[in-house]
Amino acid sequence: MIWQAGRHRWEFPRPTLLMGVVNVTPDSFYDGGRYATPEAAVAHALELEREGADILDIGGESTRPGAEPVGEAEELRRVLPVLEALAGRARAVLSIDTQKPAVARAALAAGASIVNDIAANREDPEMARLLAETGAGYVCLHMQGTPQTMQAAPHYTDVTAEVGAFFERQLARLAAVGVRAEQVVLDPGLGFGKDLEHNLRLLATLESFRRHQRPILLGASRKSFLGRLLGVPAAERLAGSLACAAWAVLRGVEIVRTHDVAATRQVVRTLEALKSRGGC
Ligand code: HH2
Repeated sequence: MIWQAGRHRWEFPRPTLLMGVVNVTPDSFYDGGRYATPEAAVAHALELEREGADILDIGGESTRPGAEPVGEAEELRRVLPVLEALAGRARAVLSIDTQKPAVARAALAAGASIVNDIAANREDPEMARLLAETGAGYVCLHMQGTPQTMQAAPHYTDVTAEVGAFFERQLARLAAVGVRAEQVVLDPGLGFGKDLEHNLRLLATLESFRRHQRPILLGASRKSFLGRLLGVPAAERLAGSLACAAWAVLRGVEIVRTHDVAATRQVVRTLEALKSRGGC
């Protein structure tokens, strides 16, 4: 399987790709305010790269449940200086975490190669057209509702079947406007309109998404479902996050999105070494 993101190309099977999270926001659920200046965000991104990040995911708008939406101009003001600085310095591939096609367009022009889109459930085809035009990589994430409404009362008859049907629909819609399947990876969207049982069910059934024949990306890092499960705040969810990363790698997930690249890398590389020797 190939993932082509602009001029970058990964061929799977290969070691799990690590996507490091760089939130240039005042209000992200875990690291909000820590890297809110361009200097702090760039330094953090380069540190994640040193720790082993293959991809740096730069976001200027929190998508935590109930987050205040951010205007386009403000989001651009947050992310563009960071992308511009990293484009000249980072070896890692740059990803823009945005819901807005205009922000994605400016980010791609500034050096990003991947659009990480939590709002892939929108009707408007503008984002898809941008992907067809630019050949950028695309993370197609499943969300029920919007960040403002998604945790009010998430409901599914069969969460795995519904997320799988969403992926099928999206792959067809993207193909219809000229996006190549090789540009796209799929993310079941833990925490995006899912309660604890939905998230655990998706983790337990991850392998069912193999049938779409696209790489799978998973983001469990420090999420609130772990807080609900373990009764600890975001600052104390590293071990739970690593357990999810380990579980994902053993089930063949190709890309792990994490705030904690160094620790995740150790877990992932150790499991890969065991797996390649017939350990499971
Ligand atoms: N999770 C978050 C944001 N973007 N993108 C993908 N593809 N998958 C995820 O699971 C995912 C994501 C939430 O984490 P974070 O960016 O740390 O929080 P916030 O949205 O509050 O900035």
